[in-house]
Amino acid sequence: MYEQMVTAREYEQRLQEAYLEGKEPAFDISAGPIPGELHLAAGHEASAAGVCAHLRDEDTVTAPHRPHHIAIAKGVDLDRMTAEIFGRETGLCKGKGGHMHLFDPDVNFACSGIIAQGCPPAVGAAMAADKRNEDAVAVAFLGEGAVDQGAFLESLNLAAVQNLPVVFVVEDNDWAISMPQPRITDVKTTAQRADGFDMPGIRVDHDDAIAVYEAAGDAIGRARDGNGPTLLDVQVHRRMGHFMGDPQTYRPEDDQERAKRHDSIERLAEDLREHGVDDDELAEVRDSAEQRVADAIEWAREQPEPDPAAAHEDVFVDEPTAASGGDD
Ligand SMILES: Cc1ncc(C[n+]2csc(CCOP(=O)(O)OP(=O)(O)O)c2C)c(N)n1
Ligand SMILES: [Mg+2]
Repeated sequence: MYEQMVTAREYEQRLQEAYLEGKEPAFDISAGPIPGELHLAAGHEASAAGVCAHLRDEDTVTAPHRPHHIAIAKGVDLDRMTAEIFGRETGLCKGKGGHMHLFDPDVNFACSGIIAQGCPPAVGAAMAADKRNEDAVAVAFLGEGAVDQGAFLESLNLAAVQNLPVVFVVEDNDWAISMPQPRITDVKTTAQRADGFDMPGIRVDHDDAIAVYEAAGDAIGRARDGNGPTLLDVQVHRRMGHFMGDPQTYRPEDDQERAKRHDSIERLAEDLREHGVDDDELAEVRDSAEQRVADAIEWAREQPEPDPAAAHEDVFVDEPTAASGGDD
């Protein structure tokens, strides 16, 4: 779990640097080697590492617009994911999806920029496993700002009434872009929502990867054993802006500092030291993560740009005639 978490943090640090190339001093979203927006998850690592440690390749994971830490923990191919983020032809989606639309069928991972959108497909994957009598589970990750979406609430209901092997993991970072949670809902914690669907709702505080691991172990075990869905509500902190370039003028000055004080990686390192892991061993893990990330980014930068003539391939089942230059 420590390895996954430091890999994710290092990866995003390097992406952040690459993203800013060509964008300074005046921020220009279309300049530089990484096209489009970039949402970084520094501060969210504990939830992905603690949950995905229990998963196998055949289990399905869906993630939202802040997906890198989850993709890394699920075992998505780092080279092809990086090529996708850099918009290259050898990327997971041939460079057409970008950082919010990573799709890796080898490990059953998908994400989407539409919030709560991952919930229905996760329920669908759980339903498929159930119908095939397989013991695969599905996990949908989403943010606390997405829990008033119909897709989330309808998914909880269907998962509960059909007793499906699915776990909903809400990463509660206090913010939905510029909107603090108390301005969105009077419900104090997302875990309480589970009561309305008669399923267990578990809150995990303190950015604590080991506590997430334990709660997720129970939830995923329950799902695998045919005992139905669980809602996990995990406290994380958003160390960065909502996206790269966010001036965060809405955010009280001390809130960013507060987020940085709750460092899940430091917390887990401390736990490991208490259990006899020494600093050299931790440094070794960090060094190999740095190398892995550097290699993936170097590889991605060398990859070819997609051929413009292939822009419509894999996008439409039946290509509209207008897209192919027809008269209709
Ligand atoms: C259906 C839909 N509505 C609005 C948006 C615009 N949007 C993008 S991220 C976001 C807030 C997400 O907050 P949260 O779910 O808490 O995730 P976080 O960004 O904090 O990780 C919104 C409203 C969207 N992507 N999809
Ligand atoms: Mg949020």
